[in-house]
Order: sequence, then C-alpha cells, then structure tokens
Amino acid sequence: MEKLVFPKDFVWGTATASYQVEGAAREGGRGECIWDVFARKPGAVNAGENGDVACDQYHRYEEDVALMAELGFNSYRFSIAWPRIIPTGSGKVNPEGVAYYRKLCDELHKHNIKACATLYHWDLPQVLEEKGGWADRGVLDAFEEYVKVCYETLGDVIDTWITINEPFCVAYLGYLWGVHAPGQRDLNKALAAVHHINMAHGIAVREYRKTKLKAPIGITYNPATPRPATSSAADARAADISRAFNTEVFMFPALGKGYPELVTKDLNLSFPVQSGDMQLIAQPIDFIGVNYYTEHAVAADEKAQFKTTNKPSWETTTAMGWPIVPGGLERQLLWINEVSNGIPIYITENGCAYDDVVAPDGRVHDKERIKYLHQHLAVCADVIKKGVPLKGYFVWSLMDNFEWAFGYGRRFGIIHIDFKTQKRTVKDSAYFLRDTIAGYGEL
Ligand code: IFM
Repeated sequence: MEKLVFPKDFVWGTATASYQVEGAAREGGRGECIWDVFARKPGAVNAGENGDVACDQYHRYEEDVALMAELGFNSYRFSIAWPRIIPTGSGKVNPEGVAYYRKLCDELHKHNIKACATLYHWDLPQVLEEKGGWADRGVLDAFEEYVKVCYETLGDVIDTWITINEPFCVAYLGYLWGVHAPGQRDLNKALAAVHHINMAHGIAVREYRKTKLKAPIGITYNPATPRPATSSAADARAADISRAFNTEVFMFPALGKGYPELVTKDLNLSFPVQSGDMQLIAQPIDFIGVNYYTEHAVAADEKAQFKTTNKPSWETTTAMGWPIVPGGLERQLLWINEVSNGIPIYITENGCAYDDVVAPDGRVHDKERIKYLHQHLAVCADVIKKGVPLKGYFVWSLMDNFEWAFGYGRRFGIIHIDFKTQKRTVKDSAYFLRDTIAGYGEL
C-alpha cells in the first residue's frame, strides 16, 4: 500500500478547454474558429465529428461545477474561447461571451473553486487564420487586443491566468504536421508560428503586468523530454536535439535563454526574430504549467528530417497508444526545475484515455486509470520531497470530451459522458481522486 501525501495548500484541479467541452458553437454570438472549419474537412477528424455540441458545458456548467465540488476539487482549469469574446478576431467585443465566463466563474466561486483560465487553447478565430494565422506576425496585434479585453472584463473573477496551452501543438501539429487546425504542412510557417506563439505569450504577460491585477500568470507546455534509446553518445545527442526542437524552442526564450543552438546551428533552422522580440518573450512569469502524458525513447537518425527518430517502447500503452512512463514525469520535473531555477510548477494536465463503459451497475470501473493516476501522483508527492516546487495537479480531464482529430473516440474524463443524452456518470477514478484530495489516496 502506498499512501499519497501532499501539502495542505496543494491545488487540486480538473482541466478542460473551450472547444472540447462547451458546444453551443453557433450560440451566444460566438464567431467561427479554425477547429469549426478544420472539422469540416473530409478525413480531418475521426468519423467527421466536431465540437458543435461537445459536452454542452455552455448550458450545463452548473451541473459540472456541482460535480467538481462534490469531488472536493478546489480549482477548475478551463479556456476562454477567443471567438466568443471577439467573434471577428479583433474589433467588437461580444458581451454575451463575456457574460458566459463571468457566470461560470461566479458558479465556481459559489462552490469555493478557483477559476484558472487559459487565454488560448487553440480556437483561433477563423478570420485571423485567413490572414495567415500564427504564421503571420499580424496575428499578434489581434491577440494583444483580445488579452486586454479579457483582463478588463474578467480580471476580477479569474484567480490564475495561463497564457497559451501547449505552444508545440499550435506550431507543429497545426502548421508542420497538419494534423490539427489549420491543417498546414509547411516548415517555414511552422517556424514562424513557433516565434509568434512565443511572442503572444510575452505580450499576454507584458500587458497583464500593466494592469492592477495580481493573480499569478504563467504558461503551459507539453514538454517532450525523451530518453536516449541506447547508451551510445549518438543517441544521447539525439535525445538532446529532440528535446531542443520539441521543448526548448518554446521554454528557453520564455526563460530568457534564447533559441537553443541545437536547433539554430545543428539543425540549421531559423526563426523570424526582429529586434526586441527576445526581450519581449522573456517576461518574468509566476509559474510553469506542465502537461505530462508519456515519455519516448529516441535514437539518432541522420536521414530523418530533424535527425532523430522515436523507437519502440516496452511499456503498456493507453488507448492513445502512449506508453505509460511515470518515471519520465520525475525526470521531466527535475529537468524543468533545474533549467527554470525554481519557478513554481503546476501539473496543468495529466491523465489517460481508455475505452470506458458504463457497467450494468451504472458505474464506470476505470481501474487502469486509477493505477495510472496513482503512479503519476506518487511521482508528484516524491519530487516535492526532493525539493521541486510543485504546487498543484490538474487531471485531464474533468469529463470525456472532443479529443481533437480523434473526435469523441478517446475518453480522457474522470466523468463519463454519454454523448447522445449528455448524461454524466462519475467514474471510479474520480472517487479515487476525491479520496486522495481528502488525504486517503492509497492503492
Ligand atoms: O485533449 C488534449 C488537450 O487539449 C491538450 N493536452 C493533451 C490532451 C490529450 O490529448
């Protein structure tokens, strides 16, 4: 039996994102976003699904907040949909959109749950994509306008701000590999998107510091910190290159360390940096958010585009095909703590997909998820003892939802959703987390 023990003031949250849970895509004055358009592209999303209805949280937030409260969570990480706040990307503000997030926050506060808002979790207004999206520097003016509106209209009800969710996915999945909206495959655009998303983060922090708001502000990464497949020097270097390309190009500029030479010199890739950009990106932040799911083994491969290749893993995988590697979380947190010089860290996402079903007894017995969560939480408890300033943990996700290109075919929730009826069923893993939060987390 291993008991999970956490500090009294540890933050316990669940996480979601607007496009994945809200639905009401054509209600409340919301404008079109890149995922509305991408999902209509034949073959882009599994079974042609989309976020039009999703979990209908737009109409059911009271029920969802009540469930979080019942389970003992003290924070909810959600994202603000830019096209609900400014439907045309820049210009006129939509009061109905603002009102929705104010209602959500009021409901959270009524239940003593803090509101942790991500400013950008991938739903770029489509009109901005038509002007070049994140590959075009012009998007930054619109983003600045949007974040200022958020601070002005929601600043008094948000308790924690996250600027960007997973810049890696925005730049690479969206503009390099084309598996996420806007579905582009163009290295130059991807490198431009890397730089612009980094700048967007800097702008969001810079503008925030000009306000009188005092809530903490940070950024969420999905750092890939792969391990070398063998003990050869070549594979060790491959792991360094892979980490530089996947993670350091985002994290290092924000930490004032610039773009890594393994990318600019060894891979010979360049970013459209203009004078003053690097200073702008390197705004002091209050925390780093970490989304951790897995770790891969990589090897050197001179023929590969970025000189490294993923090797097969031996570990059991989740329904995403992702190897379960709790030890990778420990390695990653220790590394982040080292490179960031002790900035507070939050796990802003951790979780797993399984093919959960409601059993004849009306319950969801997701034993594999409980094991996964226990293993990763054990690492969290342990690194705190080793001196890592880990301040909180948000499980991904509060509920099964629209899993991007996989549609509704992957269930990450601790609450099961019947997408036909919108019935919510609390899974066993949610009760496990409830007990862990209460101090009885043991297996
Ligand atoms: O669903 C996503 C989320 O939007 C971002 N992080 C990873 C999750 C699981 O793939």
